[in-house]
Amino acid sequence: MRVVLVEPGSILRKTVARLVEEGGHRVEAFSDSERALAHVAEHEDVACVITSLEVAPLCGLELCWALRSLAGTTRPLAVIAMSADRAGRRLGEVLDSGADDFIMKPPEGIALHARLRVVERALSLQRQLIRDADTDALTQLLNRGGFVRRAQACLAALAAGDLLSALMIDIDSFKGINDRHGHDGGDRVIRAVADLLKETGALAGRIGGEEFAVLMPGHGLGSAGVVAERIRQGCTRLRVPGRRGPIPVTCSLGLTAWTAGDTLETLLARADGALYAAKAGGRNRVMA
Ligand code: GH3
Ligand code: MG
Ligand code: MG
Ligand code: MG
Repeated sequence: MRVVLVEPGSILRKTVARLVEEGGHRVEAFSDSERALAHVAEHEDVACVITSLEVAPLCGLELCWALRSLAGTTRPLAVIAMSADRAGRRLGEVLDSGADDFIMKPPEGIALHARLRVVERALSLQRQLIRDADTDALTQLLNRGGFVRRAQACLAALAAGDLLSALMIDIDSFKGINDRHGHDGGDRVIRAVADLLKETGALAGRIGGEEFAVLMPGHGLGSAGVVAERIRQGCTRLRVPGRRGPIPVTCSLGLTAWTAGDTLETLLARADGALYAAKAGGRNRVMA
């Protein structure tokens, strides 16, 4: 784990840092709580903070609180508070401030290592839950919620003039596929189209039954159109086994480019409009 240690005393700081390293972790030590907080905010992969309660300028409880709000519900981050104060007295206060655990100063190696293993177990469970919550079980693509979260982060990082294109994809006459080849045949088609989308390396999600959305950062309409056309042709070449031979698959695609001022909603609504035009124009085509 990448561990941040906050301890004002230089001797104890070195001792605890060495203990953490002996436990097999990477440690970055700070004496200043505000700097430590900024560092944790900047580095998403910091997984655990061990902080003395006797720190400044933010006191230990304030730091625990700030770390807990920073982590929110989406970032796995464990906080272990450390104090020379005799155990018990501040325990409730400390845990209620957002710490996950409390240890006495100076910590013993065996106890500290065991607690860090507990932290690793909890964090890996949390990561797994977050992954599952964002993943579509049929295709292993992002589901709608996971796609929206990632897409919003992607749009938030854009500056005017940056390139990004969005695609909405809907499998054609899918009700007929289900009717002729059964629901499991339909499911195989959905999985095959999802696999095609994974091959593009773009940000792709299954946002409805047989509907997908794709974001292509760095792509204007020209190059995104090439990707879209490749997806369309890829669908026609799929050989998904059906009840009486391969299932013919086509899809319709709506393409649009991001412009400054677009939100994810306006962007996808425009792509959806283009998709509607592709359906109205006869299906199995890309419209922008
Ligand atoms: P269009 O060309 O206009 O898109 O026609 P369509 O038949 O594809 O129409 P529509 O998009 O309305 O139909 C989607 C169908 O997808 C309806 C629903 O029964 C089916 N469906 C939704 N989710 C699943 C799924 O997970 N598996 C399977 N097999 N079918 C699904
Ligand atoms: Mg549909
Ligand atoms: Mg439809
Ligand atoms: Mg459809």
